[in-house]
Amino acid sequence: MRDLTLPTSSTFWRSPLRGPRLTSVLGIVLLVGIPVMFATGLLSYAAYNPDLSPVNDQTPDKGLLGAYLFAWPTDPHWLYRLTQGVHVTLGITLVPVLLAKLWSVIPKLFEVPPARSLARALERLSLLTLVGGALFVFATGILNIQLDYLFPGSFYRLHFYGAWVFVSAFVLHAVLRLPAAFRALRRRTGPRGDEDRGAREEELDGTVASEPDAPTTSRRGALWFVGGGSLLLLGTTVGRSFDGPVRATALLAPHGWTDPGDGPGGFQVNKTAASVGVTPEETADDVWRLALVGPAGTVRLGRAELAALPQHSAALPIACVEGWSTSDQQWRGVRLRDLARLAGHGDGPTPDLLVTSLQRTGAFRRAALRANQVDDPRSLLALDVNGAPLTPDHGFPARVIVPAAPGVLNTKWVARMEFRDLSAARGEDDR
Ligand SMILES: Nc1nc2c(c(=O)[nH]1)N[C@H]1C(S)=C(S)[C@@H](COP(=O)(O)O)O[C@H]1N2
Ligand SMILES: [Mo]
Repeated sequence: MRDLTLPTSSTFWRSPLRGPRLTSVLGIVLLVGIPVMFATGLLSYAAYNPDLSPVNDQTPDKGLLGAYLFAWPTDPHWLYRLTQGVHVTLGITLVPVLLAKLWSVIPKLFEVPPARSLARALERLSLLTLVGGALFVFATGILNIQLDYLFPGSFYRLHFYGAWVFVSAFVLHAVLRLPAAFRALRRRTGPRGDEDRGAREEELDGTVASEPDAPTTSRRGALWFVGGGSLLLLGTTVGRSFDGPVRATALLAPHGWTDPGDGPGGFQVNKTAASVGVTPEETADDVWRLALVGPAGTVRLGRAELAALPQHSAALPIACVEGWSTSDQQWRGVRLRDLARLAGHGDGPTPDLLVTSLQRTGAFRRAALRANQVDDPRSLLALDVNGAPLTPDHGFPARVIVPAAPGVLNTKWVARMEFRDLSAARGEDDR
């Protein structure tokens, strides 16, 4: 029987796989993956128009972190489908790599004395931010996809600020470690001198077991195991971005999957009408009225009156922040910019738009759209989808659909549309 040792003892960690080579291979994968995650994450943040209106802004204290924000384009119409699909699918795929990377350096976490010098102490502190930050952003992301807003209203804040903390530590770590990582990868093929230096570095590395167990697999085998895990996750996730039989392979489907059935409304539903308390009584033809608010005052229109306005079609997907998306659906309804005119905006510049749903509670009952989104001829207040009236769960009697916009801006069960310049109203509390 093995002696009882503590994790702080140099003989506690015995896997012969640990060492700079394994750590470096995994590190390089993350060096490529994490920047893609960060970039697509920043795009996702920008796509919500957080700088347009307090209604869309979950992070009013962002300060300089919001300096890069820009008007999210409406072209290509599948833009958010791509950026957010990559963000979420890659994030899930990287989980085994991240865990393996942490496993490969875990002896360092227990090193004693905690620091031999001030520089070492600072480095270890930054590692705490790095490891804690990585676990935090990955965990919040995955919980949000799977558990549907476990953190009501606070997910964006946690994930956004957490990402900045994590990425700062990541950049520092990459700068400090990259030279050693490349040396570790070159070592096997390098000239003799390199090898000696490599052996010395391995000794100092602190992850190599001083009394290794007999190997049960090679380092290559371990990498295949990690890569296989990633492939498995990729294969059971990526279907969420496609239709048809591929979608059924998405075993890691998002939370609360409601079967939308077949027919014109047979594509994924996020929240059902029943789940947010929108009833057939209030959406009935003789009850529901849309309020259009603008310089002309308030215009009220029923569904039949909207259907009598010029109708336009657009083939657009629903693409959710949770990473799933649908293929293009055939939407039909009234152009947002035509409604702006009806509200009194005439032939002047297209205004921004504040949309409010019949839904009385919940974070997604209101959304602000920017003038460039209102102005796009494919941006509709849709009455029909795929040749039939909207189903209750897809937003009957009317919903917003905008090209390239995240799902959350495509408000369902619309009750009120307010056309005005929102940038002028910034700072006013619109919540
Ligand atoms: N009123 C309202 N509109 C809403 C939502 C909501 O919860 N309430 N969810 C949004 C989100 S997050 C998405 S992804 C899409 C999903 O649309 P679908 O259910 O028709 O696929 O609707 C959006 N519109
Ligand atoms: Mo969504």
